[in-house]
Amino acid sequence: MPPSGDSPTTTYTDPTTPTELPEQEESALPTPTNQAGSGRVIDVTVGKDDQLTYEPADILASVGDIVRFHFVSKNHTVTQSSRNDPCNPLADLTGFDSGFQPIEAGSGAEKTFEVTVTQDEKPIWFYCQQFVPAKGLSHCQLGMVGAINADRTGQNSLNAFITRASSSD
Ligand SMILES: [Cu+2]
Repeated sequence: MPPSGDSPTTTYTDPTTPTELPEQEESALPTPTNQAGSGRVIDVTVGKDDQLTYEPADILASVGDIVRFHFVSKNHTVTQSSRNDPCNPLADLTGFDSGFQPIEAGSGAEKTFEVTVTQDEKPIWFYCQQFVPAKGLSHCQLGMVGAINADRTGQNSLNAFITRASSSD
């Protein structure tokens, strides 16, 4: 038993004993880059400035949130994939897929595709299916991938996903 006397000027910290906090895992998530409450809309630009990007690509969302993808250039998709197979649709084809969304250059046109977040326990991974024949590479391999509720570090982070995508089929 530790002493239990009053010590009002001392903040208790014990850096040598990390605690697991099993019932508070969600609150242990690091600072989000784009957080919204349930039912909020999170806007993501696809192909901003003619780049092969989702912006933002690292999305944190709650159940009930809507991720609204805005296609603004070229011809991209937003297609759900899996952590270990970044550049292919889910094997059972249950994932979301916007299909190709061509945007005429200079038209200022925009198309949208929405994904409603139905669980926030596991990361949701996605990529672009477009292929660049001249490079022999897909947009996915070139880094056009994203995630909803990825970890900040480790194998479930977006950075790790990008790395896997670059060397995937
Ligand atoms: Cu693309």
